[in-house]
Amino acid sequence: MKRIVILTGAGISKESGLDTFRDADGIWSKVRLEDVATPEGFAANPKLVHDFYNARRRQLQDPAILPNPAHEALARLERHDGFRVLTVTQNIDDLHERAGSRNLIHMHGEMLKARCDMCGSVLGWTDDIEPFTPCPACAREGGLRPHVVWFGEMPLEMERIYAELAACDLFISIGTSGNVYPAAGFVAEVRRFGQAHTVELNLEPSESASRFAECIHGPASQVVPDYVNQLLTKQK
Ligand code: BV8
Repeated sequence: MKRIVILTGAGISKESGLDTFRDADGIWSKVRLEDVATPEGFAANPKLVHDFYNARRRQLQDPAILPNPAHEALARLERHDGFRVLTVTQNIDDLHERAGSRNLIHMHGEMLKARCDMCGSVLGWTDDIEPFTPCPACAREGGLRPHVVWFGEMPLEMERIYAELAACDLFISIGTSGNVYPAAGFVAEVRRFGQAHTVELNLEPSESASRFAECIHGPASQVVPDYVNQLLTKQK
């Protein structure tokens, strides 16, 4: 059974209508990362941070925002019994789930979940959150935040991710610029163990492109289904 670990970033959701971060028209060209994606920014101005995530949470629930052929190809690969596939996404959208991926880790959290810093509950959440919104579990106000990993915070399920990187035969990185760690270091982690093939599928060479044994550049909705079809054909 061929073990595959797939890392995805904002580029896989671009053609579904969600902005990336570092493209010219990306999220960080409109708002400062320090103000809206750090614990310090949240402590300084919770309303600004809630408004930032409320707008993205609302957009994600727009019926026009749908998984694209790249998300669907990864779900198809996971369903094939010749492969054991884990998808690790940096994205906080739910497009992988909606395309049918099941063996999935959101290492930077999820837009459609909220967390209460007072009682620790993690709750499904589709509405806006305001600074005074009470926690449904403990009824206290002021503790609710998006269940999202900010800069300076520890990404989720790192032990499980590193174990899978060490054991995989194929590592595929899709739609990520290779700027943010620890995700950007995963390809080096895989190569430390030596036996896996490493592939980057991205619109253009990422910061980490030179670390990959193979790079295929183009829009995810084209290059990902093509690559998955190649894998499925070889496996027959
Ligand atoms: C950690 C929140 C350690 C959710 C995000 C100094 C101080 C503090 C920390 C650091 C520091 N220096 C370095 C660090 C570490 C820091 C970091 O890496 N900083 C960078 C900026 C230098 N990392 C962290 O802080 C991480 N935590 O290190 O903790 C620790 C240790 C012990 C104890 C405690 C802590 C936490 C990182 C997570 C931060 N949260 N987001 C949200 O709001 O979404 S990160 C943010 O960037 C997003 O989550 C996103 O996932 C991530 C990466 O971005 P990409 O997905 O790659 O998107 P990007 O726009 O950059 O690129 C898109 C790519 O797609 C491009 O290449 C483009 O060409 C391509 N593309 C575009 N269109 C298409 C396409 N490809 C295909 N098809 C298309 N159509």
